[in-house]
Amino acid sequence: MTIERTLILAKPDAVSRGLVGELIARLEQRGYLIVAMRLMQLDGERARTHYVEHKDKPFFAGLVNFITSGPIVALCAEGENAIEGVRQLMGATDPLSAAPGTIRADFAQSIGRNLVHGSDSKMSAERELAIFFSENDFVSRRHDMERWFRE
Ligand code: IDP
Ligand code: MG
Repeated sequence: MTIERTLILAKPDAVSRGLVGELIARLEQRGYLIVAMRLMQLDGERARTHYVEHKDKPFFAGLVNFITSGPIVALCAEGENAIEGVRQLMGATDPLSAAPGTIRADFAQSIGRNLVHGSDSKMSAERELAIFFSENDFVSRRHDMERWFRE
């Protein structure tokens, strides 16, 4: 069993549409434990650092512009294989290709307004979590993990 931590962002469209609770509910229903959470507005520098892998893409400027346009909620979810599991819950990047029942298929229409970010690998999870949280932002949910999710 691999217990992982992953970064999730409720993007500005999710906050402004009042879907933060829905996103959190889906994470909690799957059994992921929230171990850090923060409401904030990103500045350009932090946004460009977060999305650095896309810096040469044609949509980069628009992406940075959008992610800094309003408040977001950053959270860290913990659970077994949480990185891949959260990506499953989110659905494909383009909501049109996302499977029904996923967050993006159920609540979004376009790739530029797809509500949610989730780390895509162990390496990105580690890198991205460090952009949004410092070590003492994390709480221990070890007892909940043992009681509810691990034998
Ligand atoms: P992901 O969010 O599913 O990991 P990435 O490929 O990492 O998808 O892209 C980051 C974000 O950039 C996407 O969530 C989406 O909002 C935006 N994006 C990706 N590709 C395009 C595109 O072709 N046009 C506009 N926006 C895009
Ligand atoms: Mg990505």
